[in-house]
Amino acid sequence: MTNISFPKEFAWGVATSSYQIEGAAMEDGRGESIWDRFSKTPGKVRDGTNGDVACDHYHRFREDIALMKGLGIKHYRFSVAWPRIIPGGRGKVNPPGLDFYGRLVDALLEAGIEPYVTLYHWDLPQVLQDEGGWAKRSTAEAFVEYAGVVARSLGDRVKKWITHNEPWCASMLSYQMGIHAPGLKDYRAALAASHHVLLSHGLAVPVIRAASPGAEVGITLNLTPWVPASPSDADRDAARHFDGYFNRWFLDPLFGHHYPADMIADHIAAGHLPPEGLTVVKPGDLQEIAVKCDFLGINYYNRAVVRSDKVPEAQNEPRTVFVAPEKEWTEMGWEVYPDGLREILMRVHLDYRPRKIYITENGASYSTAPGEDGRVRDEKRLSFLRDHFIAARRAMEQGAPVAGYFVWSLMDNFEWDRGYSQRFGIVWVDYKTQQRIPKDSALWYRGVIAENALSVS
Ligand code: IFM
Repeated sequence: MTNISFPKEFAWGVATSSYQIEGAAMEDGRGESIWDRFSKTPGKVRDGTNGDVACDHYHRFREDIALMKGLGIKHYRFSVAWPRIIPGGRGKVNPPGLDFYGRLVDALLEAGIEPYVTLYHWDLPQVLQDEGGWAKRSTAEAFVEYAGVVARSLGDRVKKWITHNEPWCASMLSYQMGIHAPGLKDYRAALAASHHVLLSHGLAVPVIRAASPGAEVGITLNLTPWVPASPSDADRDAARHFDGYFNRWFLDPLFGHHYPADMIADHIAAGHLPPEGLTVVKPGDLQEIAVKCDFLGINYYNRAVVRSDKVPEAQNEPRTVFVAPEKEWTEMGWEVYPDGLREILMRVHLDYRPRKIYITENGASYSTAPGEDGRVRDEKRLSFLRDHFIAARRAMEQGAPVAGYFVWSLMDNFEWDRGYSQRFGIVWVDYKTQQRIPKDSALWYRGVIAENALSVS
């Protein structure tokens, strides 16, 4: 047995998001979000479900906090639902919405759990989408207003802020591929959306800092390491393009570079941008986006094996292949590839030098159900997490400044376009009774946190 230990202050946590767990979609003045509208549009969510009730966390948050406390979890990342705070997108604030998060934060602090608040995890007020959503610059301005309202309300108690979760999903998956709300397939709108999401981050950071003295502020990206499917020039070029599309498009401007020139050229050539390029970028925007942050959040799930042949449904992006026949896959159809976490951490550390990195999400979908004795023996998730923790530790030994690890997710929840068919939780949720059962992975995680170490045979 080898013992792999972590630094003393390492932040072990779990993550969730508002629309995926809260429910209470029509309560206490909450406005409609793009996910309410999208999930109720036939054919958009595979099992026809929505987040109206989800895990009913809005009413059960005290029970959920007690559960976390029992597992020894001391760091909790959750998101705030913009339509609960400002149902009309901008302007009038809804006090009961702010009160809910105030009660949540107080209860967390009382339980000795530090809150990490994400301001945007995809539930845009529908009224803003009706005006064009993130494709419009005015949404970035509305976000800054909303961020200020939340930071002024919670900023005395919350000292870790994440502006956005996964800008690639909020823009490309949602406006280009049409898989997430608002379900558009408009490449130009998607590229404009990506810029406005990043701009809103840059503009919000000083506002949050002013309202929450001493706080750490950052942004979370979903990053994917990649490899060409073959050494052919075509596959290597497709891999370059994939990296630009998925990773560099967001990392470069956040770390003080322009949008990648090769990608602007690719997009002009493909007709995704006019010959003048990304015209939504106004003077000063890139300086705003490159505001110095205290940390970068990285969400890691899998790698991309990239080949050059095109698939029409991906709107002519190079084809990413997750097939590695001898390897294991999760139920999302994602390859289990722990070393990819080390690879992406090292790449970000060496190429961009963030001050600090939190792994703000990592986890796996396996539907293992309770046995007759009520126990959930989710060995696959347990070994998935163990192998990824080891990969993160290796990156730390190689110099990556990783300060914490948030398992996705605390509990099974609404997995967007896949509805409730995918279970990422370390806690089982029975959606009929709302009973929670910590799975074997949660009990094992409790031991890791207690020891601040892993035992590996
Ligand atoms: O459930 C999502 C989460 O909302 C964002 N990151 C990826 C997770 C799994 O798909």
